[in-house]
Parts: sequence; structure tokens; C-alpha cells
Amino acid sequence: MNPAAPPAAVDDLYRDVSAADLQPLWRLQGLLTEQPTTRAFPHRWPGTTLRSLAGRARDLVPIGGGGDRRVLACANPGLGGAPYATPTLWAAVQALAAGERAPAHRHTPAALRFVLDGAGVWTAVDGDALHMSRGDLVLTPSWTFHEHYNPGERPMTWLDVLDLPIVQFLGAVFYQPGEAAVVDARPARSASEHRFGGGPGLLPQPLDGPVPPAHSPLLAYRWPDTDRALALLLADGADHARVRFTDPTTGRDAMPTLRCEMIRVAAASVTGGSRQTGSQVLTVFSGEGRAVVGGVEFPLEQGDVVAVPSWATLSLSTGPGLDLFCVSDAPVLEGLGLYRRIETDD
Ligand code: 1HN
Repeated sequence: MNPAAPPAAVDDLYRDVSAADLQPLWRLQGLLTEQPTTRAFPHRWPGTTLRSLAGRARDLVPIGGGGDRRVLACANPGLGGAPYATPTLWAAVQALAAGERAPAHRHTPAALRFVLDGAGVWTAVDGDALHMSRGDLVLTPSWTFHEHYNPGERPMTWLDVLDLPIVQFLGAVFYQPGEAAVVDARPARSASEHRFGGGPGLLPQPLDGPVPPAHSPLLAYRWPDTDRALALLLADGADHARVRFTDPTTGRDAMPTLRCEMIRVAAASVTGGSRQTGSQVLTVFSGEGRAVVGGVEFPLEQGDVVAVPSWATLSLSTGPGLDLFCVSDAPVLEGLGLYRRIETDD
């Protein structure tokens, strides 16, 4: 700044700059930080609370409005009332009573379902009916029509994770209701699994389609397969094992925006810490233990949902053992050259 500048002229400058919808960088603080900063808090939504409130909503509130889904969204208290678990991830519990149907629609935000308990709901993805039971991961990729129906006798609740905040931020949300015609099929195996669920390392030939889809053609990952993979990895005495749900045709993440992994922490183990750019949502599938997230300690019980903000150190410990389903935005950061992960000793 010119030390000889008359103060009144400088005041005038700032007034005119502001009136012209401009901001001087030299007066802005905190734009470039040495390490990532985020408004999201480390946070835990207890499974007991999620189950009980989803059950009450199921009994009191009919399906309709709000995307035609009965969904309770995890709202991170650091995010100023936004219905987002982290700045990039939507996480929620969804409940469907016996005999109920959530009608077909499609949207550009991609979604996944992870079943924490029970069975009996079907999700049809572009008409392909996928049965959902405990421990299964079911994909509803971007712009695929999807509907849920529960022809069984029992209600079911599951976890939904979407990349909605990312797609919203990028100005790329499109939504379209589906046809009134409904899918009622209940095949033992979906078409996607008939073709791509054959087994480890076995790909049908020739692969379909001139343009590979941006997402995995396998739309369901079944718990017995996940469980077997984790058990094999832990058999050598490691303190934890981690598997990634991938597109069998490319080995890449199952969907372009969401990384899905299952972590098994062996009984009586403590994991080293890790931190990564981008945020994560953890869900306790089984077991119990403790998580330390950015210095905040949380007990972990079945059905808990935990938000892990960007660059927060995460470590896990357990007595009886712990299985965690973990979703992150890592493919987005990797695609942009912004992904960093370090393992720490604490
Ligand atoms: C949605 O379509 C579903 O299809 C669940 O089950 C949660 C949250 C926001 C926007 C759309 C579903 C959703 C959603």
C-alpha cells in the first residue's frame, strides 16, 4: 500500500470495490490454510436412536412427498442445518413397512443401500430386481430408475448414502419421476448378478456395450462374499482387514463418486490412525468398540453412523471385534489429484 495514500481515498476505494461486488484478496483471511479445514464435526448418530426414530416415522408418516421416500437424514451439527452427514455425503436411514412401496424415480446423484438388519425388501434398478438382506450392498447408480418394495411380512430399515451434496455443489442435479407401472418381480438372483456375479476373477465374454458404463455393472455385493474375503485376509493374524467394493470389469470403485469399503477389526485390537482428504461415513455393521475421530472418542455399537471429516485422524479399537461399512468421496479427490492419505501411529 502506498504509505502516502490519503486515508479517505483508500476508504473510498474499499467502498467502491465492495459496491462493484469485488473483494480485495489482501483483506481476506483463511483462504489458504496449511492443512485442510472443514466445518463438519466428528459426529456419531447412535444406532439405537436411528432405529427407534425410523420405526416411529414408519408407523406415523405415510410415504409421499420428499422424493417419495421415508428417510431420516443425518445432519452434521457443523453444517448449519444442511441435511448432510459431511460436506460431500448424504447418509440416512430409510424405513419401509411390510407391503409398502417407494415408487420409481431417477436422479443424477448416485446412491447406495447397505442393509444393517433384516431382509425382504427388493430394489429394482432400471427394472432389474435385487433382493436386499443383512450385510448386502446394493447400488443405484446415477440416473438409474430405482424403486423399493417390501412384499414381505416384516418392516425393514437400511442405510442410504448418496453423493447428493457433491452433485448439488456442482450444479448437476436432475430428477425425474418414473412410470406408474411397477416392478413386482422377485427373482432369486438379479440380471446383473447372473451376468457379473459368477465368482472371483471370472468375467463374461464378450463384455457388453461399446461404451462402458461409468459404474459397476454388478449392482449387488452379497454379505457371504464380503464376509469370506475379510475372514481370509484376517487369517494371517493381522489386526484388521479392509476390502473395497469394485467394478469387476475395471477394478475401479463401484461408482465414480463413492468409495465403499468394509473394515473388520480383529478381536482385542487397536488400529493405527489414518487420515485422508475428503470425508467419510462409517456405519457399525456388527460388534462394538471405540473410534477416535479428530481427537473425539465415540463408543461404537451396532447401527451407529459416524461422520469423519476431511483430514481428521481416525483410529479404531475393539474387544469382541468390529465390522464397519465405510463410504468416502475418495474417487472424486483421486480424480482431481487431491487425494492424500497417511497412516499415523496415534
Ligand atoms: C432417494 O432417491 C432415496 O431412492 C433415498 O431410496 C434417499 C435422499 C435424497 C434424495 C433422493 C431412494 C434419498 C433419495
